[in-house]
Amino acid sequence: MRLGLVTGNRHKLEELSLVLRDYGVELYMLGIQKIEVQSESLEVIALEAARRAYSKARVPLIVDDSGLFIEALGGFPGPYSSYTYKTIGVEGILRLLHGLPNRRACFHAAIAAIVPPYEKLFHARSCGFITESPRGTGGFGFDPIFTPEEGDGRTFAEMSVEEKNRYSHRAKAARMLGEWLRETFKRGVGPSKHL
Ligand code: ITT
Repeated sequence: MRLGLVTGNRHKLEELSLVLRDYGVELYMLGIQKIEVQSESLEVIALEAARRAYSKARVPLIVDDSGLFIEALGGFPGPYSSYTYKTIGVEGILRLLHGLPNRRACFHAAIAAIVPPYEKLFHARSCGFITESPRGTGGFGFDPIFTPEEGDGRTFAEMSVEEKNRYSHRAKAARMLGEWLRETFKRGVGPSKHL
């Protein structure tokens, strides 16, 4: 099965492709703009973006909306992670947390899939800690300052894509999507062309 991904972030394509190929899914970048509505819910943002993209592209597709929720900051930046990254960045987050003992945070990912005749949402999280300083050069966004609690103390940016996929919010949600696709289309019946 081929699925389009609506994103401007090539790292998402790389991470999701690696997971989904184990389920026989070939992911490709759909060349249309992801339209993001204002909402505090990643699920609402992902689903609305997927619906708008589907109404233009009319092919099976997915949208990933994700964010970093920091406990000591009341969940900030959460759904505003992309804007926060572009404005105050990694250093800005470290400044906000300076001197605060609670470094706990979770990445959340919502994946909305429109695979006619179905519309589905998958949500997963990866919890861990914000480091005192950035470490590593891999990945994207807040990867250099996040260590997953299930890991060995390295940040996501110090891991290969395969390693990050063992723990990440995105890979967990993608595995749920893969299982659902496998279960739903197991008799080799492809998705119907239209909703
Ligand atoms: P698209 O909207 O085009 O898909 P984006 O990067 O802007 O790409 P989001 O709107 O979902 O994606 O914003 C999520 C932000 O949260 C992203 O810019 C990062 O700053 C952060 N983020 C989400 N997942 C992350 C991850 O796995 N590693 C590091 N930062 C992440």
